[in-house]
Amino acid sequence: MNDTITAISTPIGSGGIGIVRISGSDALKIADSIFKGKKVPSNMPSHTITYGNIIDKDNNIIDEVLLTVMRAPKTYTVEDIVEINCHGGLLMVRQILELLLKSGARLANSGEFTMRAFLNGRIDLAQAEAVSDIINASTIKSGKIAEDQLNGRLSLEIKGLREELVNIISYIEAYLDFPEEDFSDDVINIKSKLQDISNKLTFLLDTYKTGRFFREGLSIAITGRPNVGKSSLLNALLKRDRAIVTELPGTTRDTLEEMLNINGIPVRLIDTAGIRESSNIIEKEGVRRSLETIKDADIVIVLFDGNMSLTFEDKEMLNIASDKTLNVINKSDLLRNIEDIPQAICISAKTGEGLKELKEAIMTKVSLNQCSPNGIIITNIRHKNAIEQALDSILRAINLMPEHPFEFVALEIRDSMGHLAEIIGEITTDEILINIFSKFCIGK
Ligand SMILES: Nc1nc2c(ncn2[C@@H]2O[C@H](COP(=O)(O)OP(=O)(O)OP(=O)(O)O)[C@@H](O)[C@H]2O)c(=O)[nH]1
Ligand SMILES: [Mg+2]
Repeated sequence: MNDTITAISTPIGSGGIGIVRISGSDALKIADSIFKGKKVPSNMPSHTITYGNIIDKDNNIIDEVLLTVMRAPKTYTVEDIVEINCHGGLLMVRQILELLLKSGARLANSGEFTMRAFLNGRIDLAQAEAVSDIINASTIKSGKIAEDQLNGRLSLEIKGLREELVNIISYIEAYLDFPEEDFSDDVINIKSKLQDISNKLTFLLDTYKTGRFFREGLSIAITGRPNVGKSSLLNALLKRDRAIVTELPGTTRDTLEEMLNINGIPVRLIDTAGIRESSNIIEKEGVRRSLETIKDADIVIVLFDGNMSLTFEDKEMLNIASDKTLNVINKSDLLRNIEDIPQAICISAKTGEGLKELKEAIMTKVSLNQCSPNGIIITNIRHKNAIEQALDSILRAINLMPEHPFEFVALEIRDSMGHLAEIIGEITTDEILINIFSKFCIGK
């Protein structure tokens, strides 16, 4: 924490500008040693920018740059920060980084700038995690959820719940101090307050089902027997000719994945080989992969050909029905010959008819309208686990009343508070921190 760190903060590759960042108590001194311009970095006022050259120890010019000075404490890391905007591409940023490393800075670990922001108290842990979610967000909606979390919306909710628990604890402590007084009304009162908190926690937990999809994406597998139009459906949803489509059954031999945005949810759409008995070794492997994909997918579209009666394979497919399957009848533009299939959606991959309804059915399936009353959505499994444990403790506390001593109730409530504190990082371990920040990119 006491050393000065540096890293390239822009992506590796060609681009107009590259940014190398330095943070720590020696940031200005190190910048002085490699910069030559009208101004000396260590004399510059905070949050100002200047023009000049980066030079090596023999005074050779490495690159022409703009250098920004941001003095502690009003910076990303709460430490002195210098940012060097140089020419983009690999060469300049690397040379400048090398120079900085030779001048006394240490290469930053993944997420170390953000970790310092957390350890220096500028943001809490949930907010730090949101930074990485923003960087990785692939749709506007997932970006918005992460942005809300960075702004402290989730933290505020968690702190509010913890505050309520603190109040209950003080109630209980008053009782423990004056056991002779009649607190029977208060027991009812405390119980209902705990019930209220448990409802709020349950609600937050429920949003995770949705939240996970916003963060990690939703995987949707398209399955069915050969020739029902799986690849055509993939192409129709992607609005381009991605997969090969022919009238021959058994066209698709391997699973094929593409990313897609459905109503703000990042979706991994997977086309699979048609499922049937086959003696062909390639097709057999394709079918094995299809079955594997079905197992792992969040949603499975089971596709039928509306222009044909159900075959033996179709009936087999109907048997895999579970709460993640969605029956879809394709080729609605042709004559309908198919028997009734329960709760099926009719579409035509050819004309696009019914695709809107299909997308809506997908959203309903994963209950994507679910969010807590104040719009918070839990996206992070670490938060979900902590909320789950906090809820368990509250439920145990409720069950202990009125038969068991208040001391036990208080213990459970404190336990619950501890789990809530983990979310915002008031209670944390090195292991948790390493785990979180190692997933960041270097330079953030
Ligand atoms: N009329 C009509 N034909 C369709 C429709 N969807 C697909 N087809 C036709 O059905 C045939 C099979 O389509 P594919 O998309 O290759 O079917 P598949 O399920 O991927 O087949 P396999 O890869 O062999 O398992 C092609 O000739 C498509 O043009 C549709 O909505 N209407
Ligand atoms: Mg296909």
